[in-house]
Amino acid sequence: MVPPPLPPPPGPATVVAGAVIENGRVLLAQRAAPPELAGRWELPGGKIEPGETPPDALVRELREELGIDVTVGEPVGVHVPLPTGHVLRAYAVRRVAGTPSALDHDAVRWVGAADLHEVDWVPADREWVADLVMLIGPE
Ligand code: DCP
Repeated sequence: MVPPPLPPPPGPATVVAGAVIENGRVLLAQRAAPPELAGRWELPGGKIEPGETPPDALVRELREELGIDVTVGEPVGVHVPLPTGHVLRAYAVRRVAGTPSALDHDAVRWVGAADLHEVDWVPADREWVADLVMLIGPE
């Protein structure tokens, strides 16, 4: 029997998201738009612009959206293909300056490992829950 065709492998990341982890918690942001994602929680980030590396884009997005400066570390979890055709990738980031504010989101909050499964995630980011739990460690 001929096996069904595999889905195409995801291309390079075109949207990046950051996991800021401090004191056993990760920083989540509640989307304000579009309507189908509004109210749900994500690792903050956004689209890579022409000429940017993924870390460049993440530094810019977290400055714009949260008012924080970060350095970008290791990738987290798998690449996630989005319904829009974008490919989403997460990185662990370290906050070096600023206090996170919801400049572009409805809210931000810090969430511990035990509560990550109960979060009302945007669909794509749910892929990373187990990775985030491992990264954060037990409470
Ligand atoms: N996305 C996601 N999970 C994340 C970050 C983004 O599923 N942690 C998705 C939502 C959107 C797409 O990626 O479908 C692009 O994200 P944003 O709208 O946040 O990106 P930008 O801020 O760059 O968008 P724009 O400048 O177009 O408003």
